[in-house]
Amino acid sequence: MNRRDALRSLSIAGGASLVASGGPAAGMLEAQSSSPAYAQAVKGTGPVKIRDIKTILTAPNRIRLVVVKVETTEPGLVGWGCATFTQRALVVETAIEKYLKPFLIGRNVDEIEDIWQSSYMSSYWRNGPVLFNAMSGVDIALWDIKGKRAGMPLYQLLGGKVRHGADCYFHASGASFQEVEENARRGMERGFRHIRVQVATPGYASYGARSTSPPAPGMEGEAIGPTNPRAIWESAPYVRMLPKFFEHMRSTLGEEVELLHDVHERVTLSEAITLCKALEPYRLFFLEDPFPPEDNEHFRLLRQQTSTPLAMGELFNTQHEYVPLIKDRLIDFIRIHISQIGGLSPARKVAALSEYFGVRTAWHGPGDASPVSHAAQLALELASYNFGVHEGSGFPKETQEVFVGSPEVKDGYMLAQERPGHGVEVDEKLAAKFPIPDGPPNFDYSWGTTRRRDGTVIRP
Ligand code: GCO
Ligand code: MG
Repeated sequence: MNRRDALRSLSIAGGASLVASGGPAAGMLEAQSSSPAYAQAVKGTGPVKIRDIKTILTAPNRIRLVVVKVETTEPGLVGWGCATFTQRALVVETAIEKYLKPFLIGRNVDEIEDIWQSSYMSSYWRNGPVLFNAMSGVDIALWDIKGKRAGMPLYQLLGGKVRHGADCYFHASGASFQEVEENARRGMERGFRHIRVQVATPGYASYGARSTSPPAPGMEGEAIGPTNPRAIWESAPYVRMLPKFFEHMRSTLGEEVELLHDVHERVTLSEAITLCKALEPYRLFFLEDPFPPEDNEHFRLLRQQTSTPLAMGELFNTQHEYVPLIKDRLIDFIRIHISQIGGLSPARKVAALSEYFGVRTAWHGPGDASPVSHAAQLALELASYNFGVHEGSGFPKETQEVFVGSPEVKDGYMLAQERPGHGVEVDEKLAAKFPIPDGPPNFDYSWGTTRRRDGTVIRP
C-alpha cells in the first residue's frame, strides 16, 4: 500500500465531487471509488495486522522497566510501548504474555481505540495497575505504529505542536538545606526553570532524600513488622521543618525559579492545611500528593483553605479517582502515570477533559517510566494547550543506550525527536544485558516498610 497513491486517489475523488453529477466526471468518480487504492484509503491505510507481541524486561541503571514490542505483518514495522509497573514487573509480563497477546494477535493495528476498549473488557474484572500497564504497553506501541505508517511524529497525530518544547523539572535533594540548595543551583545552571526540592527530616526516613533515620536497635535478623520497625517516619517534625526549608530555598535561590515539592501522601488533612498555608509566601509551582488516593475527599476541604497549587494523581488507576477531582476543580495539576491508566489513549482524554476545568498536565515521569513512556507523553504535551510541566531532566547513559532516540533535554526543555512515531527504538540485545534484579535492596522493597515510631505502617 502506497500512501501517496491513496491520497492522490482521495484528492481526485474529492475534486470530482465538485462537478455536477452525470457526464464524464461522474464516470470518473465511479471508476475511482471502485479502485483498490480508493477502497483502501476509505477503509484505513491497509490491512496491517498484529503478528506478535513481546515483553521485554530490562533494568538499565537498575530500574526495572517493562517494555512491549508489537510486531506487525508488515516486514520491519514494529511499535514500542511502556508497561512499566516497576514493583510488580513479572505480573505485568504474565498479563501480556498469557492474556493480552493471544487476545490481540491478528487484530488490525489501525483500530487502536477498539483494541483498548475490547482489551479493557476482556478480563471482565478491570481497572487495576497490572492489567492497565499491560494494555498501555500495547496502546503506546500501536500509536507508535500509526505514526510510523503516517510518516509523522506522534505529536502531529495528536493535533500538532502548540509549543516548541516541554518545560521540565529537575530533582534536587539532599540531607541538609545547603546540600539541596547546591543541587538546585546545578539544575538552574543547566537551564531548568523548575526545580523539585526534597530534604531529609533529620532523624527520619524521608521520601525523595537520603534517609537520616538511625537503624532501630537490635532485632536486625527479624523481619520488619509492627514490632520491629526500622525506617521511621513521623509527619509532625516534617510539617514543622518544611516551611523553614522553603524560606531557605526561596531566599537563596531567588524569586524567578519555580519550586515544587512532593509530600508523597505522608500528612493528615489538618497537617496539609497548616503546611499549604505556611508555604503560601514561597509561591510553590505545586505541592504534590499531600494525601493518598484513599483520601481523595480531603481535597474538597484543603482546596477551600489555601492558594498553594495542588498536584495529584500518580497512583490513580481509574476514572472514578481522577474525574471528580478534575471536574470539581479541586487540583491544579493532574499527575497521572500514563501507563497506570492504560496508556496514551486514555491520557489524551484526561488531557482534553482537564483543559475545560483549568487543570494542567504534569504527567508522572520518574525513572520508572521508560523513555518510551516519556516520549509518548511528550507528544501529548507538545499538542495539549493545558500542559503544565514534564517531570525529569533527561536519561542516564545506560538507559539512553538501550532506548535509542530517547528525547533530549536542552535548556530545560524536553524536545521531540523529529522521527515518525514516538521516535524511540529499543536495542533488544543491549536490553538483555541488563536483566531485572531479583531481590533487595531494590526499588521494590522500599514500600510497605516505612513505619511510625510505634510500628504502624505508613502510606505509601
Ligand atoms: C514522583 C514519584 C516517584 C515514585 C516512584 C514509585 O513524583 O516522581 O513520587 O518517585 O515514588 O515512581 O515507583
Ligand atoms: Mg510523586
